[in-house]
Amino acid sequence: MKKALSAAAAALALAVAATACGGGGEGAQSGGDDPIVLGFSQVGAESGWRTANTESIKQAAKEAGIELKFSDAQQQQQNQIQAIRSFIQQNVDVIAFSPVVESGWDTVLLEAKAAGIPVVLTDRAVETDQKDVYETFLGSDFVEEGRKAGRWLVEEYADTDDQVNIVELQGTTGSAPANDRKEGFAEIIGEHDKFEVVASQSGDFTRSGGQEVMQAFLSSHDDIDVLYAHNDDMALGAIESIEAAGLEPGEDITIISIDGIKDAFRAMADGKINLVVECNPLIGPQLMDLVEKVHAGEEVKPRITVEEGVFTQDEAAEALPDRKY
Ligand code: GYE
Repeated sequence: MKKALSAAAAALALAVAATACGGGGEGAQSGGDDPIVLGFSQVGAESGWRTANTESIKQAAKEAGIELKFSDAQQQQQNQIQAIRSFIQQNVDVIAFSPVVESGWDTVLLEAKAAGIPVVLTDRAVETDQKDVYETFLGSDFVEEGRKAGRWLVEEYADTDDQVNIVELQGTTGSAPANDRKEGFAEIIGEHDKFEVVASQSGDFTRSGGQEVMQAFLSSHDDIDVLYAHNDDMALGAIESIEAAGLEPGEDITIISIDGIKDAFRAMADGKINLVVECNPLIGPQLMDLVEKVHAGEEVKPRITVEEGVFTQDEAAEALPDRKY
């Protein structure tokens, strides 16, 4: 009896698979070889880093034979929540997303858990008290990136006792990289009284945001020594405002930024940015590897970080031809 039942179930499964195939002529894959379906909700297309990250994910999915359902949230948390709910409804195999902000995910994460769909966080982290709502988080150590920026600045200004006035362009308010890059930088410069952050505001990780906020900083402060930008795009936007104000970026104002996109390397080679802390967006292959493991029910480490360096102006021109993003 049991046997007959399972044979019937198998026949039914085959019939369903055949209908799902829709007669596209590509030949039905047998049950076990169905591609993994991954629903991925991306933050948006706000920066050069993000463009490279999206490309890396799409390319890696293709190479791994993973069927990718890609959704762009245009920097809105509501859009990401909607996308995740739609992935749950479609019963995808795995959900991955890069959360635009840190908080406010508990409900939707619990919904995914209830549906038995594993979740992988990539690039940005979430803040949650819930247990076991995601398998792992793959991304950079943003606090350490902020510290690297701070350490370089401390060295660079080691010979002066004068006050050093810093303006800070923050990333998207409430996002993990904005919170953490601010924290890591503050931790290091806070050990020295001479460093003063005289203004700090969000430029939303975009070029136009960086340009506008820097313009406002310049009109209310005439004694800015340093700009610390949480990403390259904002630094590049800010450079336009600095030049428009008749000042020399990299000379009159020391500029530090984070990411390491090609345009920032070009600006460094031109002397307009002084230091770039690297943040690697090319994490698609690592992500697909984790998706496969999680799908197979394998144990994965709860936190996986990405290895990164820092680049000064001397190193920029040399590194430029090999930059992949
Ligand atoms: O630094 C910035 C992007 O989350 C690490 O988001 C990412 C950040 C990156 O918009 O350029």
